[in-house]
Amino acid sequence: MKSFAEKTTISGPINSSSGFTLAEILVAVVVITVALVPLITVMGQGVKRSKDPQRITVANMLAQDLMEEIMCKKFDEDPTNPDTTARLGPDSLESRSGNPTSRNYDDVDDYDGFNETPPKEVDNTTMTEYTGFRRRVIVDYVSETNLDTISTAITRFKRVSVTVSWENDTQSVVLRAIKGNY
Ligand SMILES: [Ca+2]
Ligand SMILES: [Ca+2]
Repeated sequence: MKSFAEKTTISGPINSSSGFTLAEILVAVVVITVALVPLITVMGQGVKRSKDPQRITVANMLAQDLMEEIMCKKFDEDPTNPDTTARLGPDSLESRSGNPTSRNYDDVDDYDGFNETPPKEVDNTTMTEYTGFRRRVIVDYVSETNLDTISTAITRFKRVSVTVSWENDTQSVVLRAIKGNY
């Protein structure tokens, strides 16, 4: 009972107020409006992103598909006679799908610089159901003591980064894998 009495005493001065002035009401409206705008924005983003799980799943699938294709290839064009300087990219007359005048990609770094939209099958058939997606590949030599560090010199490890993007490249997933020269 004592604490109730104290509360009553404290609330006395507030109750004695004659009410809110027009200025106070205007300030309150402004404060509420300012508080609501970010809330609406956050809710808007939440709705927008709720579509993404499906696309992220598709993007991961597209990335994994290409990564599996790449990781099946050799470490280097000629592992028995390696280059003396780092040389990444397709070798002479090579293309991913091959054709009568070229050879198929046969080592992992042939895919360095790969950039394709819409995605295509290895036989050059367009994946028409995934036209909004782009697949890119970067291949780097990485340090033998720290696989996260890119090396400008030749090492026994190449890191393959496959990026799949959509919505005009504003959204993306990245898949990385290391190919060792054993
Ligand atoms: Ca090659
Ligand atoms: Ca190559």
